[in-house]
Amino acid sequence: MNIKPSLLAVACALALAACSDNSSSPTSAPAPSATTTPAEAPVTMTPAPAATAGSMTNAPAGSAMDTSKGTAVVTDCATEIEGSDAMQYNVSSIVVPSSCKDFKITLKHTGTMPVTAMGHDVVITKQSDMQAVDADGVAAGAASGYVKADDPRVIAHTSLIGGGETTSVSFPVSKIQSGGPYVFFCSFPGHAALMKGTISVQ
Ligand SMILES: [Cu+2]
Repeated sequence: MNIKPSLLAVACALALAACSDNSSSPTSAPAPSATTTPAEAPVTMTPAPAATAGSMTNAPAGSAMDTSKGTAVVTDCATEIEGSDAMQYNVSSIVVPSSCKDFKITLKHTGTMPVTAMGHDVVITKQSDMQAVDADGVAAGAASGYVKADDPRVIAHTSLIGGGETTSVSFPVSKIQSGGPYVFFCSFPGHAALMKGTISVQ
């Protein structure tokens, strides 16, 4: 009678020991869970990336226009820029002095390719109008110099020229004084992807 309970007691003791062993390993879990606290630390660091994201919101505005080619040289309220057979302007920005009443842009085609293959011009619009004006210009066709006739969104534009030719256009600086940003681009089909830049008044 006494043996059986004692065996049960031993079995229970063993079971408890086994149980306590099992329960002790879950108890050691808090240690791994403590390791998760560092994992939460990156979460608390999200404000920092968020701040970077905020500064990146400014980046598209600046990076929308590639300014790596530099700024056009301006003399006496005028500038001369170049277009090449490589489908490139030689500048990526034009800064118009605010003291100028009118501004003249001369475009020199430094290449040799004909206007039908590598025509260039300079069209000035608001940056937000550029894509639509360019599309309408392509639709208008070569006979229109790839600029839609009487397009009110076009602030100024030169004629379309081929290699070796030069063209120019003058416009009142007041037209780009406010309401920008403004851009200049080539409306020959496909060229605006590379041939574009910013024009501003300072
Ligand atoms: Cu062009």
